[in-house]
Amino acid sequence: MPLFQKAVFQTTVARLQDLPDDSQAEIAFAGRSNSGKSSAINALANHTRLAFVSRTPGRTQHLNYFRIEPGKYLVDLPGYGYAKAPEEIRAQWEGLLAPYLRRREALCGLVLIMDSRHPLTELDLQMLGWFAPTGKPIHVLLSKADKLTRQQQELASREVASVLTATGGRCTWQLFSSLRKWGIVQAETVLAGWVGLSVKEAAAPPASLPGAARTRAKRAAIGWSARSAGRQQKKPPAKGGSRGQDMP
Ligand SMILES: Nc1nc2c(ncn2[C@@H]2O[C@H](COP(=O)(O)OP(=O)(O)OP(=O)(O)O)[C@@H](O)[C@H]2O)c(=O)[nH]1
Ligand SMILES: [Mg+2]
Repeated sequence: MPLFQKAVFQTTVARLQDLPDDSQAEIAFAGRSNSGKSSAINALANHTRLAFVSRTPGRTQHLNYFRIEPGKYLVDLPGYGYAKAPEEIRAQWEGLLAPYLRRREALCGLVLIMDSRHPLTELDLQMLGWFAPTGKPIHVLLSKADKLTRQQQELASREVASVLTATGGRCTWQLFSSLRKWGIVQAETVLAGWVGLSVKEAAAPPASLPGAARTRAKRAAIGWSARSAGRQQKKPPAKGGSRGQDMP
């Protein structure tokens, strides 16, 4: 059973004073508007409509809390980069998002969703540079990987690897597709570690694939990995042949 399958919607928060006070551990999902944050939460929860997904950018406007265990939450954040009035952006950032991301003690780490077709936008880099000094980990999901060829996936992965290793923060990354359910187990493994959940339940192969061997082949084919920056530095990918190098 997927690790976050028991996730349920808890509350929507528009003001700092309304943040849940029973939270011991929570993980925030940030990223550009329309990058796939809500879809990633749904995919991890194995649920089609837990978080609201829309083609229209800017649909998630507040902090949406999903309880995964008593006192443990996934938090869907409003996306950035969506055309809003500058004063609206500033008010939301200064009044809610910045203090939340910087000072929320229960926040264990940030999942940063980047569309794998155009990762590392200027706003993504700003978010990375801004959050890294908190010392908390960042896990980058290169979303919508189903829209890329294998070669494009490899290129996106390498590009992101080189930038993340240079940030000096505690960064990991992987390819991901909510649509095809790619990368779920890898993401679960990272996130479960952050909030102190057992990953045993997450060890089963994805339900859509017939067997473990097929799963391994598929993983290798799409280069699934949550490589740590440290490991990446020690062993840079060989030219054109790094796909899946960190798979078990
Ligand atoms: N092909 C494909 N489409 C995806 C994937 N993930 C999300 N999408 C689509 O991308 C669009 C935006 O997805 P959302 O999950 O709502 O994105 P979001 O980041 O939560 O957007 P905001 O809340 O507006 O910031 C929707 O049309 C999704 O169906 C994916 O893995 N593959
Ligand atoms: Mg959303």
